[in-house]
Amino acid sequence: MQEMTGVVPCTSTPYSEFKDNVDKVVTIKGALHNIREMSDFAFIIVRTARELIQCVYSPEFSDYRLSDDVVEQAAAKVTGKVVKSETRDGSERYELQIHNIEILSKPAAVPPVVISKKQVNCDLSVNLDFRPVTLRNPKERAIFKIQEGIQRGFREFLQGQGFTEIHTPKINFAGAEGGTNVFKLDYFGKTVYLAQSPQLYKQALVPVYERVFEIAPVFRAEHHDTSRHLNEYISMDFEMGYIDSFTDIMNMETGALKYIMQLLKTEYAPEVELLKAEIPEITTIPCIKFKDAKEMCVKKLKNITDMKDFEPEEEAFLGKWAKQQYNSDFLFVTHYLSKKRPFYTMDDPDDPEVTLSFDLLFRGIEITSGGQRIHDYNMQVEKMKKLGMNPEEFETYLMLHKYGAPPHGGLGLGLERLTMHLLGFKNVRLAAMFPRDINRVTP
Ligand code: AMO
Repeated sequence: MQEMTGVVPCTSTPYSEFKDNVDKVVTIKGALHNIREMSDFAFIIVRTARELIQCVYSPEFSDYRLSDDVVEQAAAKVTGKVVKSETRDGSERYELQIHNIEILSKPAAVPPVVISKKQVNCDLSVNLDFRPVTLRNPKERAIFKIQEGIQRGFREFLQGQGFTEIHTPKINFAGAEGGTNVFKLDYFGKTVYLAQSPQLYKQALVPVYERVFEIAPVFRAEHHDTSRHLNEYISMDFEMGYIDSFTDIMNMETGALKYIMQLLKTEYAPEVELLKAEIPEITTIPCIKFKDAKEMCVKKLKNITDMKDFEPEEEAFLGKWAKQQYNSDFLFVTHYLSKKRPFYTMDDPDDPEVTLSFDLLFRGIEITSGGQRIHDYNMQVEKMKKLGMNPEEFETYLMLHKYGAPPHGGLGLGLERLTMHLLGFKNVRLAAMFPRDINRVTP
């Protein structure tokens, strides 16, 4: 009888172990990423999960002869002797002198886009059309390895701070963020909405677990084609109870970002290097009130007409200002106007025109919104009425307030936005594996 042991041994030698295996025969498994055939020898680059390994074919090394099945993108098992060589700049590297190639699977067609060069040289739309293929390019896949690092850092840091990971429903009875960018869905004859954020549920879980976080997709029916909006993105949210001030949330985010950046520098160094990512140094993050930031923008920039919110050029200006003034890539802007923040936001008791809320700008673009929430039942019901909402429609949300909630607050951080600015991309689609926008639902 066959029995499962729970162990799946790795049968491919990782490149990191080559230095301990010089002159020994090892086996690697991977895709034949790039094949350069010369008259009597060939370079074959094998793409493993995270590495590119140079292998050299020559009749001198063994009796094995290249077959017609040895084509780019074939999945293969390559056996050979590890030898030490040097790169052009004199640093040491290791390659494999091929003894045998076993083809495990042969592609049916040549890829529609060249993926074996340093980068995918095609238009963004072509890159996205052929995403299952273009993601195989080392630079493209490195973007999402970095993204994994960001999520991992967020998770690890928050778990270390006593947060519980949660998953909230994505099919909801109401839009959490208001506005028109909510997707409606027919749910057995009833109208329901795709979650714009986990807001209503993460708050409900504060009296349960005190500190919670979620990393999950959210949906926004963005009607415009912009370089910074997606219709589905990954929201990294947390919510925490028993706060003394909304600045506790900002402090926690500062800690999370420091942790994430450090993790990227250490555990994701190969991808950081490949993408030439400039990982920001964070010591402290400066804060400015919305009113003061607005005054500065009005003084320095022309044609500012919207006094209630920022235009993208104002955010860009503030980003530069934070860099010059504080040498910081990040800037917290606080106390946004009450009119411009969602119904759950706590107004400032000292000035009800403004809220105990903030945005975080990274290199001049908003990546986070957050703040303190209303925890008092009557206050929340009053605010809903003032905004023309029907509290009865939010009965299940209001159970939080009705049955007792501590002072609390939280934030939502857009994963693709953070990745985009970390890697210096002009378009957020490059930071989404399979982006969804007004014109795209495939692949
Ligand atoms: P907000 O709506 O400001 O706040 O969103 C939080 C963060 O999510 C990102 N983001 C987007 N990213 C890509 N495409 C979009 N269409 C898009 N819309 C938003 C941004 C933004 O800063 N519930 C609150 C958060 C909270 O207070 O906890 C919320 O969702 O990076």
